[in-house]
Amino acid sequence: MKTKSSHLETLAIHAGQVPDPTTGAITVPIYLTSTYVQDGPGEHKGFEYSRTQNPTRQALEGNIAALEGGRYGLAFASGCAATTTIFHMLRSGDHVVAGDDLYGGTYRIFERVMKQMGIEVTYVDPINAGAFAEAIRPTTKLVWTETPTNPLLKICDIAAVAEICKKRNVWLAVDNTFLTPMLQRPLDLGATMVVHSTTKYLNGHADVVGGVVVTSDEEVHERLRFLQNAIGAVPGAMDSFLVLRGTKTLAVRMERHVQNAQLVAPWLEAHPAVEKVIYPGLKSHPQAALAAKQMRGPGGMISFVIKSAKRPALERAREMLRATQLFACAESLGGVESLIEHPAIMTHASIPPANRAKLGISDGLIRISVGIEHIDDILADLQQAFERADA
Ligand code: P1T
Repeated sequence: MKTKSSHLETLAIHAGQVPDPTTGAITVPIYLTSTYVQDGPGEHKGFEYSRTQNPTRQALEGNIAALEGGRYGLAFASGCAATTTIFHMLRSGDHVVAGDDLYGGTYRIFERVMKQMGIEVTYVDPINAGAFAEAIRPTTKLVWTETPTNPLLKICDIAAVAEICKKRNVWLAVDNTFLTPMLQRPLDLGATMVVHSTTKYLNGHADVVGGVVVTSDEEVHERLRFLQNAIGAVPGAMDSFLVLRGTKTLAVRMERHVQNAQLVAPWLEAHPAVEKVIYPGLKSHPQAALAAKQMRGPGGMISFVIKSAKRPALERAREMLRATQLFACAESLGGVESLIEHPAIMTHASIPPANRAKLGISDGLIRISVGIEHIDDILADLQQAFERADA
């Protein structure tokens, strides 16, 4: 990219990319190759083997690093692969403090994969920065949080937690999947690294599973780069290309996701079938002020609790999810199409029922990923689904 712009809309389209050196192709080619011919042993052009380096992947890594305002980006085969690779920076006996509301698959990595390797995780309520400070021990190496969290959309004060982590010499990893750098840049607020499931908004078209980590800390980057290659949970060139293609339209997509969600949330709040709506853009959100301060928009994710009036909440929720026609009943989020899901049965089933109950992931809790379809169609579909759930 020749332009020196610092505008995210421009960086999204150009950062990390140069015209193809062979042909001048404006779009980064999909380098479908496993290896690279060397002039002689060790005499190569910076590319040896595609687990280690791949030009399409490299363009993607540079692109997302620029969007997050970080010096280095590393791409992975999934968000879970990114998380697992970060955890491999730790050793047996190390301790992690994590926000208590997390994607179920992330919780599963912590509890069923890392625990066996001798890494202990303590969970705290991420809305309370002081709780992180209290839970940090001499063996704590990493603090981990999502914000907004999945699925309860709690907001963690990144700057406050970053300050605590800096004082205690602990890394802070923030999962920014729900907002993307268009709406929140955790590195600017002091986080050590930003993690994404690129499966979601960054790719945006529900056709890739991927992950990325961005940091400006050279030591962290070098360790992660070593692990990326050594463990090998890397994305292929085709997937890297698709995410890179997705980020080009990220700015306009996020604008529309937010615009639609800002209309859906108050509509739900006024609906007689709804007990409670959780959306950081609503005045009723307990951390609306912090959200307004640290985020450039409340995002496209909304959770709500359906009332258990005529029948139990679980039954009513099930009916609602069967009844939508535009909203697809599916896991995942952040694609152009609207999705609806039931966290307790679907994305957060790997969290033990007692923990779910304590957190508030109840039978009546429904999560929607508001797509970029016309708002009238989105609202009409929700309305007819509420009616059919009661029929
Ligand atoms: O699915 P994968 O690309 O491995 O990403 C895992 C992940 C990490 N972080 C957050 C905040 C996530 O939401 C996810 C995946 N989440 C879903 C599939 C979901 O429907 O919530």
